[in-house]
Amino acid sequence: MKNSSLNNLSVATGSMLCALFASCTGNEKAVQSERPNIIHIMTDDHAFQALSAYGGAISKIAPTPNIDRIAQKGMIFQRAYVENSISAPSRATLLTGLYSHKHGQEILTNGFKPDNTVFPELLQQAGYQTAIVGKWHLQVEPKGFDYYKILKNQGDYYNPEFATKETNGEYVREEGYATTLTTDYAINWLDKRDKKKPFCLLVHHKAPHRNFMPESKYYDLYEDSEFPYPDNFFDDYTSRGPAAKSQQMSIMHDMTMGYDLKVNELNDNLPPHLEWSKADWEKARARMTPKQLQAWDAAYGPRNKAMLEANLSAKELAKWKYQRYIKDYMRTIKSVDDQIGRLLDYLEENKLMDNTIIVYTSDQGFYMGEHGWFDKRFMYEESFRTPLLIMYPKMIKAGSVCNELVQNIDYAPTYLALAGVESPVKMDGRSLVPLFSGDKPQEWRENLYYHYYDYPAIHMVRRHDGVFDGRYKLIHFYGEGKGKDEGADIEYFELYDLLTDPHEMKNVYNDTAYKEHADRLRKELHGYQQDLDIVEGNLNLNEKI
Ligand code: SGN
Ligand code: CA
Repeated sequence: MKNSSLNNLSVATGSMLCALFASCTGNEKAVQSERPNIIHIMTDDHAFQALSAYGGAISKIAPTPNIDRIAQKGMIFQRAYVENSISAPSRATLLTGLYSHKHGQEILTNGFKPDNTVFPELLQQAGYQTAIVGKWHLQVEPKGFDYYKILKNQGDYYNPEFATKETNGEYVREEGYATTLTTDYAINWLDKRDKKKPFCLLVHHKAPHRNFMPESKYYDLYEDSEFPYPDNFFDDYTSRGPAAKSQQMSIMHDMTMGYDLKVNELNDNLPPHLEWSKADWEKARARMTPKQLQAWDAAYGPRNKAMLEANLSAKELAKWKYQRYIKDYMRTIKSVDDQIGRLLDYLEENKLMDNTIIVYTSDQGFYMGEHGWFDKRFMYEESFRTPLLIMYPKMIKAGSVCNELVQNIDYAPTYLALAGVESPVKMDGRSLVPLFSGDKPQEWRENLYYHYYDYPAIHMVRRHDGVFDGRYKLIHFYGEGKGKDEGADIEYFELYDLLTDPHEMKNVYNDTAYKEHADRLRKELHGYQQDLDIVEGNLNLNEKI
């Protein structure tokens, strides 16, 4: 395992900070004079493929001009990753700068250790005003925030419930659309804050998370377009192991007609696996006001009817599902983009752009039909990788690009370093500040460790860990199977060469031409497991698997 001595760069003073990254000449004054404000904007499940700053095919039809403003005026990260591709663990990692097994939130539902040190509390102690609005998703009360207004669990798109300190943590229904409401609360808080103190604000949107419900003004947007299908939409998983085959996140087989695709006309003769889907879609509909529901049915009703009358073949139905999915998903992104534009305008009008670091990212990546999938969890690229844009005019030149390997363990150390605050606990991540100049620092990590734990659980993705060095990716699937239908006990590797096989269609682990890389990465993985005290999935290097 390669990790630099700059690990956990959280330092007490601006001059120490600059001593640690010599390439930041000219920045010292900035750090010493005025501590920066911090805005961390994080969406839920926003794929980098669906953001026009990254230039993919989807965004040619559905661009994101406002989010792109952050890239144009700042830095785009081409290799930003998570350490565990799922919401609550990712949020806990953001707060603590730790890998999942250290903060305890390895899986979606529980585990966060209440005594974890979180970066907002350290900023608060150092005189920052701190706030979080939107999705929280941890089972503990937010700590380290002067103000919070958080969504209940996953949050709802229409008329969602929010809790604040003033309601003693009780959730209260608010009328409106989640993305707009979350932005309202962010701007209200900014407006009322004590303008003499620096601030740190986390804006965590629910969108574009399942079940992808757009705002009424966008029901017709993209309706006449046909989004392109990824080349591997009809992947048959040849050369991949059982995990890729036994997942339950296929658009064709697992995306539900009711809840996901909003076909409420399917009332009779439902196959049993769609029953829950209908009930959940009814619950989401019941949240809407009669007026909202009427607008929804006026837009979606005729389209549903046309689809049902068309008597589609299995393949045509898969394509219809993909189009319905991606259009609704991109419509929710359109609202996110509008609202981020509104927030950026507010910051501009209030002269807050120069001394604020603005970060845009997602809690993990997402499959937009690659391998035939939606959802995330796997270490395969589209779920493992996230969008990451950072704007901070004092240190970052407009239009810069970073190709170094960065991970969500790095956010907390970055924010603490910028504020000149030292962490009492050693974090796993490292400050991104040395990357802001655009030059490659002398020492930077050469690979990343990933570990997914949440099995058995919805979508049935098997446990795995692995290492990625920017070109080669080794994935180690392991663990007990849960019953006959959900698979046997497994222990195997996959290896991909992202340069020649960017879509990870060809597992070359058993190809002798790649033996050197397989052996090298197995050693790296073993090194991470030892150094990080990993307790599950440990390798025995003497055993050939
Ligand atoms: C819910 C979703 C799943 C999703 C998980 C985790 N089902 O369980 O599809 O994988 O959240 O998502 S839903 O019926 O409730 O929409 S995460 O973004 O929170 O990690
Ligand atoms: Ca998520």
